[in-house]
Amino acid sequence: MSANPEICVCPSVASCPTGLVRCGGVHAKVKSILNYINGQSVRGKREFADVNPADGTVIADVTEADQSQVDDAVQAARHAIRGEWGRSGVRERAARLYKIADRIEERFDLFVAAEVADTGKPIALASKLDIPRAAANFRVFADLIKTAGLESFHTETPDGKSALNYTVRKPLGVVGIITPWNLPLLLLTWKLAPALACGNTVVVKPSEETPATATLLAEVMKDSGIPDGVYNVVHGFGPRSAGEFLTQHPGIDAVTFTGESQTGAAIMKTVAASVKPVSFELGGKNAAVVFADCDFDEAVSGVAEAVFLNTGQVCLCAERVYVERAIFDRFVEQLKRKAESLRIGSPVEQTTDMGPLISAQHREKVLSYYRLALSEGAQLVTGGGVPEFGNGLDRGFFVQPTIYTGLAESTRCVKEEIFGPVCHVAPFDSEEEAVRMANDTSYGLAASIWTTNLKRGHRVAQQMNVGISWVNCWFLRDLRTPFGGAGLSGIGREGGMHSLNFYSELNNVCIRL
Ligand code: NAD
Ligand code: 6OD
Repeated sequence: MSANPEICVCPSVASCPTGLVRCGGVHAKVKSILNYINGQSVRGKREFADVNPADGTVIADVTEADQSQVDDAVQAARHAIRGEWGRSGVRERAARLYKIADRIEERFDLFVAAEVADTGKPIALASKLDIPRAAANFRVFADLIKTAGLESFHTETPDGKSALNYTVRKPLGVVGIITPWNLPLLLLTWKLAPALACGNTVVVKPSEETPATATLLAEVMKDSGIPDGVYNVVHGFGPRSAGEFLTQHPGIDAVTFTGESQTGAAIMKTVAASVKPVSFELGGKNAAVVFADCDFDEAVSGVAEAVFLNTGQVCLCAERVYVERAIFDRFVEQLKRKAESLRIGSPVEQTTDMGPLISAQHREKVLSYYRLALSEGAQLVTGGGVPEFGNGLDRGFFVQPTIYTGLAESTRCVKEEIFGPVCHVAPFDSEEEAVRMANDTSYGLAASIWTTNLKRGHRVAQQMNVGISWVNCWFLRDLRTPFGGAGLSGIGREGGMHSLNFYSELNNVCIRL
């Protein structure tokens, strides 16, 4: 097994001999994280540190895959596509996907502990969102591949010929999956589950910040009867490292990527020469639009969640909040109260609402926007700095939840994705103005609209230039629906049949009757 987890049961972090990761008394220490190639754990020549963002301690040494190991992983995946997995039918693949979901749930605490340690997200969030969604991703796509219909047409041509056209679904081949650090297992399995359901094999490059759960998943794959070579993991960075070695590789047939828009642009250049299908889920600068006729308390709570969940590190988070002038002051005041009531602290405490940012570097980026907002003329409503704990958490990468008002819509803080627990709140006077302001962005991922006027909810939702509009909710997911973004937020849609269609090659057969 590539990861080497040690579990101990301790009453408190102080008495934990590992001293590293604490999870409700269960402490998981992953000493060494290796590549997983053709069913084997493989060490590279170089290592880098996996750091716990809550206190800056090193959780594990991660091996970095070099070019030859990426070659081996791609070759193993190519070989596996010609083997048992490539020949397997839909029922068999679906059965294995259900097993994977079960095995993830059997190791629930281990996955939670690893995700909490890698990301610094609160244990309550990882337990409620990340790990359950990973299992759900496999079940949903197992259900779907069993029931997915394909098109067929009885054809009559103008010159009197007749034919039957029908479509068959085939795997694309070897899919390169590249994922970010904010929802590591959730976003990996969101792509992996449909890729496997369609019969592909994969080489995964998880974020260098969060390598643990992709590696733990290798054990689940083995235990679920997934043949060697179907699931491969290579660790490392992007440019001139495992990420680029993978996207440049002539042996992969498609690239599916979630991450920053600029990285998407770089990957697109790399794959352009070999004309491979790409699916990109990229950044966002999402709006929440709050009308005076909203359910006020529900809107304040919903917007607070949309701004601060996962320390604002969800691509769908709202960094721009537009509030109808009649309720503007009251709304800002209540949002401030919500922000100030968030319990910031150790991710392993069940009561913690907000953990740290992912890294020192990312914290510096977010703090640079906090400074920029002031120099761009913002009024600080709350936050704007770094919390102090007086203990080991001061070595972590925490920032305060932050709210600004008063910025011009053209400023960088209103235009650029910050990816932290921060929003700017601006007033609007009419529905038309709200729609115009919300759409005045180069991104186009998500929007949330808060109103009790049903017709307005539909009307405004449909005018948003985004992949997903939520009305009186946020991040409420049905995995069968299309998910993706417009503009800088992505290319293509995944979810439900959109995923199955991306991860398949469709072959139309025309039979002359
Ligand atoms: P990132 O783009 O820096 O990194 C993502 C992955 O790409 C990592 O595994 C990284 O190593 C790899 N990578 C970087 N450069 C590469 C290159 N040149 N070639 C190949 N691989 C390369 O993103 P991040 O900082 O990990 O994640 C945060 C970003 O992701 C935010 O912009 C956020 O909005 C976005 N995101 C979008 C979605 C979505 O569904 N739309 C979901 C989550 C995160
Ligand atoms: O819920 C999902 O399927 C999904 N792709 C969420 C993306 C969240 C971005 O950080």
